[in-house]
Amino acid sequence: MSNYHIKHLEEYYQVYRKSVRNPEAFWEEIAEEHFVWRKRWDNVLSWDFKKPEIKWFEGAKLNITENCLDRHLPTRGDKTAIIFEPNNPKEEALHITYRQLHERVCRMANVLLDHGVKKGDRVCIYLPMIPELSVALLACARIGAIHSVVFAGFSSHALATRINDSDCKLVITSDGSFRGSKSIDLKVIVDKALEGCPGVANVLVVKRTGTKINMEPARDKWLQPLLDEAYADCVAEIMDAEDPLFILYTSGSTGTPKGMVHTTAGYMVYTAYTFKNVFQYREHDVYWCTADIGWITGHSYIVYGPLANGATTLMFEGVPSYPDFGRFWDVIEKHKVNQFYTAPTAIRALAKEKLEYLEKHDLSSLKVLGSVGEPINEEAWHWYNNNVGKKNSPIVDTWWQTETGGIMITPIPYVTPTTPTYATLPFIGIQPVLMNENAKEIKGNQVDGRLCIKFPWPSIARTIWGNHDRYRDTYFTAYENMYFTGDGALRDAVGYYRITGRVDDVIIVSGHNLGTAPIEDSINEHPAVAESAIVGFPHDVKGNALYGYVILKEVGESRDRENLRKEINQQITEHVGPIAKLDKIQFVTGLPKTRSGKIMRRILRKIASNDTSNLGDTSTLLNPEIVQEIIDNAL
Ligand code: 6R9
Repeated sequence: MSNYHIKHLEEYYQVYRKSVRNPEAFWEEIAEEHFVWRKRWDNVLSWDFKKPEIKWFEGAKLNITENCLDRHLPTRGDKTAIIFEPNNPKEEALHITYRQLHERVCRMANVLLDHGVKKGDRVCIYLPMIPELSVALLACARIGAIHSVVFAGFSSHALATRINDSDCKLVITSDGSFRGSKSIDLKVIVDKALEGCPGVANVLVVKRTGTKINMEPARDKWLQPLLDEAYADCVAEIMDAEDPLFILYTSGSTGTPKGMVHTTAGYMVYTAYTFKNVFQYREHDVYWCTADIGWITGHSYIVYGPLANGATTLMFEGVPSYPDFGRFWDVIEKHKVNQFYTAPTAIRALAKEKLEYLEKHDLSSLKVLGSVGEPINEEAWHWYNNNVGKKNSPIVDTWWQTETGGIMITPIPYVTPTTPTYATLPFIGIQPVLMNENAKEIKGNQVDGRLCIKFPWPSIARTIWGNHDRYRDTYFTAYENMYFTGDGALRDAVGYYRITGRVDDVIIVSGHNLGTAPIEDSINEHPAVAESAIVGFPHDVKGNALYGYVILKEVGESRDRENLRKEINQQITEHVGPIAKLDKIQFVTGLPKTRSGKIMRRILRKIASNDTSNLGDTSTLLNPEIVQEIIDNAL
């Protein structure tokens, strides 16, 4: 057990060194002590970043659901596995025990088998954040089917593209979903998508909203009656360590979405081990991650990581603003949440609201706060720390990616001293390096460069579904023998990492490398500013100049625009340097964002460059209408 739960900084360094000196021995020990295997591996690791080919625990046999469910039954059968908090706070929360979850998974697995789903088949899951979503993932894993979850906010076109890319033969969906005061008719979206998906033979439909829907007689069935009839036990399919567990699509900087493939054993070992340490999870804690299971954060840190540890994981169906902006704080108080994991975009949105929403709730159960998905700016970090954590709960700013499967750079709470905007130190077993433009490693501290990882870790994605060449070209050709993350980072004097943003967002102004994140941080610190995004645009003398898009808080609305522009540039000058001053500042009411809350800078760059002829695909935006507004008022 000694390696499983890091308790102080010295131990971190000790275990880290051990994990890097002999990764095979390190991960073998973790795998041996904390999981159940049907057969032991023959070889811990073989890898070749040139092909690229990575195999962990080759020869081992297992089923991940035996690790997430069956093995807990003797000791944790009556413990709550999932707390389901519905969209409407008046609807009762559900507490699903490990025994009940096991039964529900087995029943759904049997329904899938009855519909001809076999090991290796792909099943598309398009569901809101209801218990059936977690059950569906695990039911696929139970029988060795590969799940492909598509976030239930994607359009029918996006859904169809993903279904066809991986040839899914069955879709699990619901009649509709609740989101705040609204409901969305998901089945209508599925029906439309399936007009272009001839390979889908069956659709299983969860009843959630009760809206009237169309059912294609030969294709569609209500799920509940089938579950009621299904046998409550299901023998787990025995999988090879490297059998695919799931496909999850992530958008590339160009082209179609990439179906990242994660395999079984390594993914299980790494997500479980990181969950335990990054959240310092203890047996009776209640853990809540606000992500949607449609994203990697939900896969790894709502479902697999927590359940592999026998944890209690909360699933929230709703939105932070319903019935009011106090909902997150209400849920924390109601379920006495101990670990809370959310995204900077949510923190910034809530920080704009009155503090009373937060102050009326008892948040004293909190022990650890997490952040993921984008760099957290200094102002949001302090707001989170002061108001949510009351300076008593360490913030873990966790950097990782769909491709990495699990958290890669992060503080360990109560172990690693935190610094705002720094993801701090590599997690155990992770070997980050910074590279310069000439593909040379930048050694030492107080340097910045492109973030690569030079040694495989157990949960690295193994390929892109159906396109191994693209996998190689995207991640393994920029730097020889390295996984290239696409992010820039700096390493400070003590060796802490700060992620500065995608390198495609790095702007070189007069020969100086400027990351967007620190500049945006300093803009956001202006009391009148709610949020901002900067991009580069061509400039005669400097090569590139900076264009800022700024959303004002209400307090800024009545202010003189020219004065505000001066103050913002003064602020940047003070925080980053005069070189980072903005040539143009456009005040906007919103920024184009993807559904996972990331700013789509590609569009902003085009507008700033006065090149709006071909904005590319804007269909995945949360707020496509904002684009025209920004164009109309461009400077
Ligand atoms: C888990 C997830 C990955 C990209 C990544 C980076 C950004 C994620 C971050 C962060 C700064 C953090 N990112 N976490 N940037 N600090 N703590 O978000 O996966 O959706 O694939 O996004 O998100 O740019 O490369 P994914």
